[in-house]
Amino acid sequence: MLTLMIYPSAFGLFSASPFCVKAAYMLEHAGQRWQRSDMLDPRKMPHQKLPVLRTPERLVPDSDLIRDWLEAQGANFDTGLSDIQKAQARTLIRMAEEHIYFQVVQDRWANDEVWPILRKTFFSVIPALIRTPASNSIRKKVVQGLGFQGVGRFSPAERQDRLERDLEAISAYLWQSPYLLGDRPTSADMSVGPMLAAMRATPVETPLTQRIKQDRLLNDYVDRMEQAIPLP
Ligand SMILES: N[C@@H](CCC(=O)N[C@@H](CS)C(=O)NCC(=O)O)C(=O)O
Repeated sequence: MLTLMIYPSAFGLFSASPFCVKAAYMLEHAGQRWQRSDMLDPRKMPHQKLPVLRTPERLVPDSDLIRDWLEAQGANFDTGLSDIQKAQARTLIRMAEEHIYFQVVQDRWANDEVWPILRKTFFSVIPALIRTPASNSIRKKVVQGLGFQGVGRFSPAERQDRLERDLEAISAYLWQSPYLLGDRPTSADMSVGPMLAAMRATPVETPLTQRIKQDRLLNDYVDRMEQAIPLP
């Protein structure tokens, strides 16, 4: 059986990581038999990130490579989409994973109110004696990474404005149909849905959590997506 190595469930989500939820959606949608294996420390994984899929032959890191692997087994996440719609799916996925994701990371990791909850959630396996310095050092690296990526260099108002434009683009699709590209979930939903769910689930009220919760279109979409592909 396939094993999906992922971060544990947290904040009411199947996994704290939207990429892990995406991979789980893809496995379910592909009709594969699989089990989850939770871990908090990805350092021994090929990319030192999760998710990773253990197949009979090898470890497949990265949700997009997991998608490729599943497609090589015959899965089709974009059934019925035209070439233009497939291109739109690809751009929506990139927007979610390469921009919105970092907004979520900023909201979780750079917020002093969220930090005690994150520390408790993600670092409980570190021995108590070194937990504070070790977790502080990881937090520092994550926040430095946000500066390197660029999201961390904007003011909160500028960040919110950039995010708003992405959410407006997503909403423009959702005014047309229940899922981004039609009446059923496709690859774009399997990436955008978990990203917005993660944004909504940050365990402290922030402008980002409220932005999703108070927007009926987006909030209902997150719920709809969670119901469309129930995860074990
Ligand atoms: N491109 C990767 C991104 C995965 C990713 O960023 N995973 C994060 C959790 S959301 C991670 O494992 N981070 C650990 C680290 O960077 O040390 C994918 O699509 O799977």
